[in-house]
Amino acid sequence: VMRRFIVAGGQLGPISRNETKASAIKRMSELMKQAAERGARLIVFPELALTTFFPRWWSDNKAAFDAMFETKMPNNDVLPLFQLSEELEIAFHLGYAELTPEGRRFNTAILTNCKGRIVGKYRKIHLPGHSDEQSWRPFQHLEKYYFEKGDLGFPVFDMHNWKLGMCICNDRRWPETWRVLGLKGAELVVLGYNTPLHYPPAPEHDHLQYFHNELSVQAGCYQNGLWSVAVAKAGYEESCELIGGSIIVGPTGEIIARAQGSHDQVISSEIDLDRCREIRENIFNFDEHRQPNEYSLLAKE
Ligand code: CDV
Repeated sequence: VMRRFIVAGGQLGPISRNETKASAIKRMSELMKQAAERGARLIVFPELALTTFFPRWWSDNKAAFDAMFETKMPNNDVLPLFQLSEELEIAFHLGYAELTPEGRRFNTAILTNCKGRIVGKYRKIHLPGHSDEQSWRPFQHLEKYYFEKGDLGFPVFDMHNWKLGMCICNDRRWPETWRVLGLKGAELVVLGYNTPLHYPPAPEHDHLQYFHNELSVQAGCYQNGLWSVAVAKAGYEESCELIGGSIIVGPTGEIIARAQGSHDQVISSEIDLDRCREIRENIFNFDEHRQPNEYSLLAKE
């Protein structure tokens, strides 16, 4: 089984509030075809890739945006992407809003194998923003209102002899996310994001948004000796500008592919999972050099 293969990121431009899920799936199918033409075996799509980023709007009624959620996966809207995955033998990662039969709402992502079968699921743990309406903001960031904290931990899945870890957007800024995934043996971490260029609580950091994205993913990769594909939903979406800058990063922390601009596009690169060893058997050999007794504070409430 291949340890060296081509991975792709399917960056999306903006999705408007009235765009259908079928249309978003059509756009992603186009990217999946392009990725397969390049020989990719896996394509990573953004966070909440089926809809606009609706947590930017307040509603007194939490269920107001339930049409943006999926109650089943796969379902009729997304089925064409699953069929294409099977046909082209390319695995994918897809972020979406999940509404469970019990009425719980999560910011979720799934991972399929190269036959379009779901093999992994993750529910976002670090939910940024706020849970009340804050009218001073030019746009809201109500993930703490519309979603519950994920209850599946930071998962690592074995497929095709690859160890894949998952996280979503804000999770990538936290070293704990990467370390837990690294300790579980992840060799490739896949993630999608929706990151506004403007950060209302600290606008003096606006010019650093692309830098902080790269800083976080590069550090996560290097410090844990793993690869990552980090993919944006980008561009001017319903009066809110989202950064692009989707990247593929190696265990050395080097960026080996980067998107240009904020439109729908594929980035791709060959990766070799065996190269994780260069870092994990040396500078970050966890068994030899980690000092967990000194880290107990990290897991304290
Ligand atoms: N979707 C996100 O999680 N966005 C956050 C923003 C709000 C800071 C992020 O970490 O990119």
